[in-house]
Amino acid sequence: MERTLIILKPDAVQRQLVGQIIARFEAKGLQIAAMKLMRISRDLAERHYAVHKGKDFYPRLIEYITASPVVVMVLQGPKAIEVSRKLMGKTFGSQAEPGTIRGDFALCDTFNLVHGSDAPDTAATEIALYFTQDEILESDRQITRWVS
Ligand code: FUP
Repeated sequence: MERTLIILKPDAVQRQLVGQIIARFEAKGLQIAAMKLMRISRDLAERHYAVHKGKDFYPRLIEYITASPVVVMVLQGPKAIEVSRKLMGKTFGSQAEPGTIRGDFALCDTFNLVHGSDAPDTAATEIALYFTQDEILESDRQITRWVS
C-alpha cells in the first residue's frame, strides 16, 4: 500500500471537472484517505514547488496554483504514485495521450489540471505539507480485496 498527494488545480475547480477527475481515480480502485477544498497560500506554493525555483516557468506556476481554490487529496493503494501519474498523463496537456486526465481535458501546457507526487519521498513530504496526521483516515474498505 502506497500513498500519494493529488491536487486538482485551480483550472479543474473553475472548469467544474472535480467530480469527473475524482471518478477516474476512484474507478481505478484508489482509495481516498484525505480530501479538502482549500486556497494554497504563496508560502505553501513556494515550499511545494521549491525544486522549480529559478526556472523560467516558476513565477507563472506560483501564480497559477495560488489563483483560486484547489481540491487536495491523499489517495492510497498498491503503486498509488505510479498508477496516479499514468491516469494523469504527460505533464503538458498538448502531449498527454487521449484516455488520460490531461489528455482528455487539458490542451494548455501551464494549466494541466492535476498534480500527483512523483516518488515515495516527495509523496511523504508533500502529504505533510497539506495534511496533519489526524486528517488522514484509516478505514476498512470492503472492496479492497477485489481491487488490489
Ligand atoms: P508533473 O510532475 O507532471 O506535475 O510536472 P513537474 O513537476 O515537472 O512540473 C510541475 C508543474 O510545472 C507542471 F504541472 C507544469 C509546470 N511546468 C511548466 O509550466 N513548464 C515546464 O517546462 C515544466 C513544468
